Amino acid sequence: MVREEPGSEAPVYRLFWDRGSANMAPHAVLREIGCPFELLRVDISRGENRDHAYLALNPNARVPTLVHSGRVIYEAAAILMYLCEAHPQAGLMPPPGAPQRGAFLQWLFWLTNTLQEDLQHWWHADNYLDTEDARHELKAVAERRLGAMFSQLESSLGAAGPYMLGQHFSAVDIYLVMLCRWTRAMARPATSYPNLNRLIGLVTARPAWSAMMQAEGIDWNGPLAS
Ligand SMILES: N[C@@H](CCC(=O)N[C@@H](CS)C(=O)NCC(=O)O)C(=O)O
Repeated sequence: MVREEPGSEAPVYRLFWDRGSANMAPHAVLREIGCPFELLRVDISRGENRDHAYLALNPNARVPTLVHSGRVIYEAAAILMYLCEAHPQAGLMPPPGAPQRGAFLQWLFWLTNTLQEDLQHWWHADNYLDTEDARHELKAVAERRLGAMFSQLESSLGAAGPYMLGQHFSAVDIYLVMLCRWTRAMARPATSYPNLNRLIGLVTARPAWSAMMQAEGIDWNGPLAS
């Protein structure tokens, strides 16, 4: 695992990550918050996610994982909420009782539980099926289902954008834009939907997003492995 220490202050959080993976959203949120953190790369292409030391932290052999004050948290959306809750001054998540709290939770859970699931089918058909023909079919079905989901997002942003919570930028926009990047090799990528493309432009113009991309060594159209 490779360490990078962005700040000179003692790191509060340690984020285990790999290029362009589900860590992008929590990583960008850490940069939005501006707190000290340490990045520890887990190179999946070298099998480092299956090292004993990493499996002790995350038995799913997946990134991201966050370590904070001796506590270990995995699942990108859980890490994101954990960070937003710990740093309410960053204003990245409506607090309990706020009018937009329900919409925030709805969209974050929908993204991680529904959209991300079909993205997994598209990217990792080999995790689910044994033959090339079957994988090809699963990818085609996933891409069709994703098209319907992106159309739903497009309508929602058209009715009350430019952000997922209307005028209010939040961590759910960062999460969505991470998932949008994963569509870049599809016949109809997220950037081809005007309202989604506007949101992608707004989020990717933020210094925190740019710094995250630079630190991960990726750009929007990078190779499919990252
Ligand atoms: N539900 C998990 C999914 C994380 C995930 O799928 N991570 C991928 C990279 S994007 C991974 O670590 N894959 C390694 C593997 O499956 O071997 C989350 O949102 O944190």
